[in-house]
Amino acid sequence: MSVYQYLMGVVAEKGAGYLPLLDPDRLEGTRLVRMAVHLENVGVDALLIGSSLLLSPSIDSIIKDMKQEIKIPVIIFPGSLNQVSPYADAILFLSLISGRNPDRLIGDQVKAAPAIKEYGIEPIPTGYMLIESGRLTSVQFMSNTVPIPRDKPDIAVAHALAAEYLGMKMIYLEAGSGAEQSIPVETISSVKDYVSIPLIVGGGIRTPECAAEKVKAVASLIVTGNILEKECGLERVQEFCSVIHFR
Ligand code: 1GP
Repeated sequence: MSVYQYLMGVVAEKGAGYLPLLDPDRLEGTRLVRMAVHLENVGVDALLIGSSLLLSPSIDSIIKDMKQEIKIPVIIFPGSLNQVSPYADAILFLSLISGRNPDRLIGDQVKAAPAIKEYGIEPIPTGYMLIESGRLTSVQFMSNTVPIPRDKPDIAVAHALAAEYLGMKMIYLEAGSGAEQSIPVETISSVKDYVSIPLIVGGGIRTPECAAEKVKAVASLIVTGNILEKECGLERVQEFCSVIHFR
């Protein structure tokens, strides 16, 4: 079974899936591996790993060590080209469709595709959309793109529809790591009214209540990053799981 099929099975069975994001630039490798084990035990569905910069040189060894300890899929969420690793199960093959930076739309993908083929990791074609969320986020700055205004769900809908028509398998609605404001529920439900592919929603989700409202607006997969790095974050993972797995 592919990772994509596995994720779709999770959504069908549990209502929605929970994908915590581990950032190798924020926490040291052995701590990330310990965290991955804990997250699996608590019942998350898969792990995302990636960073908007990747200063840490050791993403390969971290993923390799993780895969020796856990069974759930490890999926690369690449912030840059040097985040392709043969040890991962899959990679979100992102095109930053909300922006008009050719490198983020197709240039980086052309450069990464041969390595993905050679490593045999599963690419999951994903339309990546930045939605305005308050102050400038790392992903906006690093990608040199302008996000979609948060009060213009119609623009988000048109982008998502184009992604579906281009054959992408998922849409990622991104507010940005540490966003002041998470993705508005109106945006999620408007997009969901028009497209049939699943929605990943992330950025600025700090509480289970916030995750629950995204799931209610029919987000299929929820991503949290920052919250895990707070001491109480890991304890709350169970609460996140129970609201996200609502079925
Ligand atoms: C996922 O990049 C985000 O899309 C993670 O956001 O760190 O704010 O949870 P947070």
